[in-house]
Amino acid sequence: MLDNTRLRIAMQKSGRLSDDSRELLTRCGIKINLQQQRLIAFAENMPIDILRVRDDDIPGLVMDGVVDLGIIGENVLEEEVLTRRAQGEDPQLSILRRLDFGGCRLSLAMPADSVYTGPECLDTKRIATSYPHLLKKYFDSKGLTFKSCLLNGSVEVAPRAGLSDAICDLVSTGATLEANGLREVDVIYRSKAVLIQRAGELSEDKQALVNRLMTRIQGVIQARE
Ligand code: PRT
Ligand code: ZN
Repeated sequence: MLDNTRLRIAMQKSGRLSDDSRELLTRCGIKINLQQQRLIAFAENMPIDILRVRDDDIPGLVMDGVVDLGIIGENVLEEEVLTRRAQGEDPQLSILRRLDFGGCRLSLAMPADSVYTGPECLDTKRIATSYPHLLKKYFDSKGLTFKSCLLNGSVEVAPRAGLSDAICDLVSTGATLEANGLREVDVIYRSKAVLIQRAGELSEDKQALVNRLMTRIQGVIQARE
């Protein structure tokens, strides 16, 4: 087992959030050597261990109390919260701060030539997505229903492949939608990376360290604004 007196922070190992997450921690003064292909990196100058994992695992690691802090996209966090609630759990964690990277939107998109006058156009239609619970929350709020086509990749090819009428996927520039003959018709959720903390009290030392990190993060983000 890892040394429980050290603060554990989970971040994405490789992907869209990993460079920005690493840079934020480094700018907070944490000296870490992330060059090796290791799951865990030990900070040299503070009692902090960095866990480098798939982004999808981060909310669960925080909710289950395996790590103290995590850096994760709100989209992944909210989907995991809704998934656990649907399973009858009551997931606990706190959002310490919204960060200034990882911005994207979860949008509905349809073949470019289709007519869209509002979400009711998609009532009872089949929609491909990796975010079925966020999509259901949106449709529920409108009193609408949809048939799910759950895909964890290649969502944007589903309409062309005849698998779905529309998709609900993350968008940043929109280039991927365009390249696949799709048009963004509605934004259902706007996301950024957030710093989250597990439920329950931290030890006095860990809490003091988190307070110090929060002050530094505030400074780093303000300096970039
Ligand atoms: O391997 P691992 O599971 O850790 O990573 P992953 O492949 O699941 O996730 P990754 O690294 O792609 O994304 C991590 C997080 O970055 C997401 O959960 C979002 O919070 C955030 N993010 C920000 C994005 C994008 N922007 C984004 N553009 N995640 C995905 N995309 C996709 C988008 O869906 C499209 O397919 O990137 C593609 C290009 O986008 P356009 O619109 O610029 O063409
Ligand atoms: Zn992932």
